[in-house]
Order: sequence, then C-alpha cells, then structure tokens
Amino acid sequence: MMNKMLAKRLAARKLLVLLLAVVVAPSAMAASSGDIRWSSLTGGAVNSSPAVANNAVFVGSNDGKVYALDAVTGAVIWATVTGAPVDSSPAIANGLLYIGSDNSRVYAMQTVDDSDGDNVADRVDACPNTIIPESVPTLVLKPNQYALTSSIVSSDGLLYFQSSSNTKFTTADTRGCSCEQIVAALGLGNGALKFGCSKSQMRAWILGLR
Ligand SMILES: [Ca+2]
Ligand SMILES: [Ca+2]
Repeated sequence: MMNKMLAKRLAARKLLVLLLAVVVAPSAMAASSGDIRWSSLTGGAVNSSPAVANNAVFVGSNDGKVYALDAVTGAVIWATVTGAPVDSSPAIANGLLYIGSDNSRVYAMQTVDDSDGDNVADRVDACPNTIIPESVPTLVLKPNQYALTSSIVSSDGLLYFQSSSNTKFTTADTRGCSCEQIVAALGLGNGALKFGCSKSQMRAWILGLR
C-alpha cells in the first residue's frame, strides 16, 4: 500500500517537473545579446576586421578572396579572387571597397549592384528605376515634407531625403523608394507630388514594408 502511494507521489512529482520544463523552455530559447546569429565559412583564416555597408559585411580571407556576406543571413553575395592572401581590412567609400592583398596590389571593388544609384542594393530595392532628383518640388520643401533631391551619400554611408524636419529618413528606410514612387504605390494623389511626402506618409510606407 505504502509503495503504491510512494509511486503516485513520484509520478505526480515527475509530472510537475515536466510541466515546469515546458513552461520554462521557451524563455530559455529566447535570443539574447552575444548569441551567434550566423557564421560563414571562408577557405582560409580571416585575420582582418570586416567592414559593413548596404546590408552586407565585407572581409578578406587567407584563401585569397574578398567576400561580401549578407549581414542578416551570412550568405555569400559575392567572392572576388585576388590570387594571394588578404590580410588587410577593407575601407569603403562611395560604393567602392578598397583593400590590399599579399600580391602587392590594392584593389577597388564595386560593393553592390545598385542600378538606379539610390544607395540601396538591387537585391533589396523595393522600387527599381528611382530617379534622383525626383519630380516633386525639390528646391523649396515645406516643413515636414520629404523628397530625394541629391544622390550624394552622407559621411555615415546613408542617402537622406531632403527636409527641414528634425526627423530624418533615408533610402535605406524606404527600401529604395523615392517620394513619387511611394505616392504612386500608395495612390496618394497629386498633393504629395506637389509638396513632397509628409512625415506620416513616409512612416506609413516604412511601416508597410515590415
Ligand atoms: Ca537601388
Ligand atoms: Ca530604388
């Protein structure tokens, strides 16, 4: 009789432990700082520091190649052979990557395919054929109105919409879409085309991209 009661208690305790494990497990699996999101294998040692631009990571390897990796997934976007180990760290400016190789040469490489020159790579550009400057009034924008007036990239590597507002938007935010392309996609009418996109229109577009 005692053995049966003991067995029941043990079974109940096991059930409790099992339930606790089920409840606790999801939080234990939640991502936290320092967790490895991805790793990407090259053909040799990686002795240099990577550079990051346009949603990609650029790094040299002792296998003689310079790699461009997707910053989110780590997938290889391209790998260019230099023919000798690449120990130096890349520098990036104006869409070009500059790097030295052990074959005594310095290379300049196109970092991404950006057919319309809006500083957003073709592979992630939601609006092909962006025209800059765009057709909305670009010389005088009212407060809190936005338009792409110049394709000159800022020193932080981003292309900003012109605006007098403290709130800034970049082509990275709009995934390569200008105000007039946003107007056309959302069917906003001529008002926005005449005065530039408003802050709320820009935010609505960016929210819709998520
Ligand atoms: Ca583009
Ligand atoms: Ca575009």
